[in-house]
Amino acid sequence: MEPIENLFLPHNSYEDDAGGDFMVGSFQDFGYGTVDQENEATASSSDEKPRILLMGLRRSGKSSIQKVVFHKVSPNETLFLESTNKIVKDDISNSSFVQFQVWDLPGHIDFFDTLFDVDKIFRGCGALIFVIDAQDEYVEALDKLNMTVTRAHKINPEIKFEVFIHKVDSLSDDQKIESQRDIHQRANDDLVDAGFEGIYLSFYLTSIYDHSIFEAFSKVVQKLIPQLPTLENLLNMLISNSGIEKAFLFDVVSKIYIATDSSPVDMQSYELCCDMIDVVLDISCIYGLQDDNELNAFDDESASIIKLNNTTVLYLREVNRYLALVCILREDNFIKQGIINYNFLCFRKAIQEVFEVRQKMLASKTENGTDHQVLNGIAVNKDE
Ligand SMILES: Nc1nc2c(ncn2[C@@H]2O[C@H](COP(=O)(O)OP(=O)(O)O)[C@@H](O)[C@H]2O)c(=O)[nH]1
Ligand SMILES: [Mg+2]
Repeated sequence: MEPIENLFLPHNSYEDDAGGDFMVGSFQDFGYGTVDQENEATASSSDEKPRILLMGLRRSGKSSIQKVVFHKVSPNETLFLESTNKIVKDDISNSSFVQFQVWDLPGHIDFFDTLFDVDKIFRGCGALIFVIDAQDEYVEALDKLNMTVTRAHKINPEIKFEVFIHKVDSLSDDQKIESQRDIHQRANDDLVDAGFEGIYLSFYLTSIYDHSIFEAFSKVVQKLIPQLPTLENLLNMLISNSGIEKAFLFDVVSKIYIATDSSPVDMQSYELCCDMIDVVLDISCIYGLQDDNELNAFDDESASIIKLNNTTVLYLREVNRYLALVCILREDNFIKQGIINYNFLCFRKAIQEVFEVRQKMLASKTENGTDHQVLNGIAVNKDE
């Protein structure tokens, strides 16, 4: 078989091209809650899906994060959220590529109390996000962080620990850096004191009032996607051959990017691409075509091009049911749109092949009932 990199056409290989040969498809009824056949099959096993836990003290912002990132609630609406009294299990895999459950664990409950089956909570857990309210005193939060991390690590050493230093919208840039430094230092010192040098904590400055929460969540999710290096590689090939500056592979519903090329991400480009997804979804919801019974939120004709007045072009194309490629490029490079379209098709095909492996593993699992579960290519050991 020909290596994939040879399939891409370099963007200077042809002089000119007509391009523009696709139209905007329908994004109707896009959102959570649609159950299709594919999901019905897995719905019963939802408890076994890899999970991301949200933990932290009361009022640190856990429920708000879950609502804003996965339910399109606007940040202001979280002001009066009732405090959560039980574990809220949010299965976001119905309409999303991100096949995870996000569990919001109430802050005032001690989960290491014998009443709770902690083994069950932490065994199938991929990542534990600990939310610290940066606007508040964080001594208590750090104690709780330490206790949570050390105990969870004992139960499941595979868990990735992610600390969100949250509500930083009211802090100046200097204060942000200072609180990140301070929290980082203290949290790691506490771990060393407790004899856990080996645990690695990652820190993020987040707020629901800007895109930082989506970016942080993207990075958390990326760590749980085993195909990430392959996806990054494909994106690198795509952009270098097509004269694209930056490309993101988005989970459309959550606006989490599951991969990007290896050039550094700047917040502005990410925001621009998020906004583009919103625009495209809104327009499709209003003007999208509706097939008779099928509400195809996102089909292989879904695409959009937006030209900005600063000689930048935004280019969006559907990759599969859940994923969209969003690219930023300069207008002069967009003249060869045909090559970009062609390269995109190569890219899409390669992505499909990557995820076919997952389908095969799923199939083999149902056939011979192996002891691990594979979801979107993410293999997890089953709890029991
Ligand atoms: N300023 C600011 N307030 C936030 C942010 N995230 C959450 N909040 C507020 O914090 C309060 C507590 O949030 P909630 O999600 O109920 O906290 P939980 O108890 O951890 O689930 C709410 O009034 C939210 O509006 C943020 O990023 N910035
Ligand atoms: Mg809550």
